[in-house]
Amino acid sequence: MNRLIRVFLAVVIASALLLFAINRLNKAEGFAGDNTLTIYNWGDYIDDELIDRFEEETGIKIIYETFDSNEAMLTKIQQGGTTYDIAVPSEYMIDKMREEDLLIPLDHSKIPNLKNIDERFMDLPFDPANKYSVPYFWGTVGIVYNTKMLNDIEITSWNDLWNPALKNEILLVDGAREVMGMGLNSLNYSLNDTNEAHLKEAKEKLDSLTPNIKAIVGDEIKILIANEEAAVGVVWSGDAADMMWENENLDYVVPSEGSNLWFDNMVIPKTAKNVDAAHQFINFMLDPEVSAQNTEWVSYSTPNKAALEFMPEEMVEDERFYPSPELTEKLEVYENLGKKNLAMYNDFFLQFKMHRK
Ligand code: SPD
Repeated sequence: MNRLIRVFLAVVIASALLLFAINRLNKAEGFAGDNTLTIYNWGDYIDDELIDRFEEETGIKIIYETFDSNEAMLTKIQQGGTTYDIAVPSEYMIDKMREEDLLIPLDHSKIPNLKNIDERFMDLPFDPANKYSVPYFWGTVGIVYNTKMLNDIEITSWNDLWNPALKNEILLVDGAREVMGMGLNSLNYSLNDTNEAHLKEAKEKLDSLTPNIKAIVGDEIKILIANEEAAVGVVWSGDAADMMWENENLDYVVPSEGSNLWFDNMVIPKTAKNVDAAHQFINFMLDPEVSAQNTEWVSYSTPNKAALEFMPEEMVEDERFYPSPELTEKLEVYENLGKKNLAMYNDFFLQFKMHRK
């Protein structure tokens, strides 16, 4: 073989090896141009079968990661070094992310299924005209309780939780706004109160609940309460619905002093590498039958009006999880209180957690 042919072959082999290496790297890290979609969602918040179906239908590979609080999600995205194409924050966090220029405006022409969303959940104050976000699930914060374990103890209000008969029986969801909100609501303060003295009072009121608190937990709250490891839980409504499918002794109430109405929406963060696929995925999730399947699996309340007809009647007609607009109007939506005030909520929540140790 003459020298020229040897050099030519070496160049061809080296190029092939280089292309192979680049391809592997793209697959592993979700680089631009790669046919992957990276989703960052709450735990237990999608039917895995739908991920498989989307992959099969589109040829797009999904990389899926979960978080357990809005704050954890924000920190991860702020830190950089991630390539999330989709995230699912709640309302006040969407406002904050928009303010911090962390979101990409949506192209509504690529989301025709947006027409399926109930108007009631569109154009809300945290995202006028749904410029950055599309409704995924919604719900309330309330109390799930085991009627069999509690005998005659009635639970209708936040203040009922301070009953000494509930010693070591309460599990709390691990959320700063939720737990501080419970303290604030029990004192008839707003969930968006920014008066430091009120927040301190709420924290001290929570401290006095310590003997009744068994633990502050994440998604495992569902198994613990369904298995009757505790009689009472302060939870998001959909988790209560899920537990109630598992255990018929459970009931759910939105406390009489008031509570939180929340909305989790899909957004495309600026970290996105595959904006087209992100729009494709959002549109897929808004298909009525897909949304109905997801809702039945997740147990949270769907904002997708067209999906309701594909769901069991007993689910859609359950006013505990699909409260009327009259009732939801009485509830408070968390506002983006600004960096300083949100930090104050987190600090008091942390102090409360430390107090329990
Ligand atoms: N396991 C999924 C939980 C999702 C709940 N999101 C509620 C956010 C309320 N701010």
